[in-house]
Amino acid sequence: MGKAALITGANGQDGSYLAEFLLGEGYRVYGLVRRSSTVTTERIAHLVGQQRFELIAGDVTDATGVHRIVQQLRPDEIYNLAAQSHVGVSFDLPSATIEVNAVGPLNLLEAIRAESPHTRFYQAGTSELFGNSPPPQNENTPMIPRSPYAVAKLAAHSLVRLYREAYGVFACAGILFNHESPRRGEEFVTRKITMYVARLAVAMENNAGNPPGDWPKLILGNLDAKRDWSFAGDAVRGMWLMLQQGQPDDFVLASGESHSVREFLELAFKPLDLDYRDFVRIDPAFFRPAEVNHLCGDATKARRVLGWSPQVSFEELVTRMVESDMAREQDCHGLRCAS
Ligand code: NAP
Ligand code: G4F
Repeated sequence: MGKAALITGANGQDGSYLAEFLLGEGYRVYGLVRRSSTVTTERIAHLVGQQRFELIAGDVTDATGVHRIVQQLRPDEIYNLAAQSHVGVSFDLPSATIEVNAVGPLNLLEAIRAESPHTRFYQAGTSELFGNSPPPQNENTPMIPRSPYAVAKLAAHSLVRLYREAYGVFACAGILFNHESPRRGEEFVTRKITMYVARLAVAMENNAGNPPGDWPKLILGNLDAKRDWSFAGDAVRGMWLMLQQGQPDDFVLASGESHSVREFLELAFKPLDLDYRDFVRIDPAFFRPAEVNHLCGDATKARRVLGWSPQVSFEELVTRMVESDMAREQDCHGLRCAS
């Protein structure tokens, strides 16, 4: 019989790719999604109904519910991807962010310790842990968080180590640098840019190839921040590899290349042959009270131990995201025209 895995945050960007990946590996996959008054399962709608895929209603902040789910399933692996994952929003919602991002993993680790000690655990950690520690950052770089999001993730990171050392839980923390895809949440800077470019492209198609004169601006914050961007599909393969090793450990997953938000903009606007500066307005509201300036990961350990390396380049990633949003925008425009 194949293995069973529970994914929290199954409807997130990473959760959807991981569910596809694990189903491909023959797993039975349980996707934890929280109840909402509107449908929030768009990213995994194509998996619902498949024989080895099941959705479970739950919330990682609900210790009793988490305990019961782990007790009932006793899965081989748990991937904790659930989070309030927006760094900027964490400054406005610090308590909620700490609850989901720190208490959530604690609830899962406690449930594993009490009910299912054989279960292997993956915690979705982040390069935000490093704050402004100079690049390149690896597993030994000082962690000096600069947001409520990162403070909560540091607590989770420390809990993984504690439960490994104190209770022998097979718990691994990924330290993942930014990874994106056509399924990226719309309020992250990459997707915000590619959706704007796609709308502009379709508007130009309908305007004899010229940008519409009164076209609304793309409103952004700090364009000088540098990030190490890779593809989410590559990242989930690395998460899985961590749980297949002989010993639990923590790993950085990154491309080793960093680019500014400005460079992302330049590349995204390239197919339109337009200068992004004519379309972008800077609004201080999008600057954060404390910024992480430069992230660039050193994934030597993951390459050596896991045999992991990213397959999609930065240029290919931007192209895929722009093309996907253009196709979506064209479909949507076609429907509007037909109605
Ligand atoms: P995402 O798209 O925002 O997905 C997060 C998921 O968590 C969403 O499906 C959300 O549910 C769910 N969630 C939030 N609160 C929950 C709760 N209380 N109980 C159960 N589920 C809850 O994030 P992502 O980009 O896939 O990232 C996955 C994980 O990796 C996150 O932990 C993130 O912090 C971490 N990470 C991401 C990156 C990156 O670049 N993507 C890098 C490093 C680390 P709804 O759909 O209902 O909102
Ligand atoms: O796209 P972002 O919001 O991603 P950020 O803050 O790097 O966080 C992402 O990656 C982390 C891993 O390093 C994850 F842990 C986290 O869950 C998330 O997935 O912002 C990227 C950069 C920042 O420097 C931000 O200040 O873009 C800058 N930025 C400029 N204008 C903007 C905007 N960010 C957003 N979201 N929206 C803007 O308008």
